Amino acid sequence: MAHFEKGVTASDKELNGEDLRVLIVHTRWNLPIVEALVKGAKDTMVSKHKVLPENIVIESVPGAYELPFAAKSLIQTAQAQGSSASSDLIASATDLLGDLTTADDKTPDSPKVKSKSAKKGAFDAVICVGVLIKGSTMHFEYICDATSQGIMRVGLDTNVPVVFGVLTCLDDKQALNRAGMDENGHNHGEDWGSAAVEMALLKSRSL
Ligand code: DLZ
Repeated sequence: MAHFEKGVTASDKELNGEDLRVLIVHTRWNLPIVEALVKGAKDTMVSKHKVLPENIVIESVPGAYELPFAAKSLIQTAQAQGSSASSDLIASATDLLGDLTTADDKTPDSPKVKSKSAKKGAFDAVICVGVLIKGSTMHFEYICDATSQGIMRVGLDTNVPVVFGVLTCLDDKQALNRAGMDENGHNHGEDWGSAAVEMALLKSRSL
């Protein structure tokens, strides 16, 4: 059988996330593993895709079952705040225009373009992070099913890309390996960070 490299192949497009605002919602169940995954996602977005750390909002919920509700609720709240943020933006742009047209006492090299700063309002992408580990009852199956279906629904209902950053593991060893916490493991959070940036740019058609 032919050999192939398992896992995701990196996009050949430039994934520049400097204008993006991203929400990470994570569980507090299995927190040490979840924290490693969140760090992987965050570090990748910042160092590889230029997302500003101040544009990454991190919220937590008890367990994976709560992720879809939290994601939807936080997306909607941010969108509502975004509408008022747009009005603020128009007001400050009008002020700036006034300054530029009336002030003839400005020095030629006075800064007219501000550097990139924290964005307000709507999220461009969301990453739901959790770790489900199978126990001895059917609980695992029900939560896996509800969580995965719920997370997909949030993305389709809100039209904001939502990344499925939930490990569904049969034992602790699998979870540690997929969070890059053992010898030859790989931190899947890194892939989720790149996926969030890629999907946000795809939605805004900047790809
Ligand atoms: C109840 C439960 C169990 C058994 N296992 C996990 C798990 O492995 N990972 C996780 O994130 N959450 C688990 N939960 C909690 C549920 O997701 C949820 O928080 C509770 O059922 C309350 O709704």
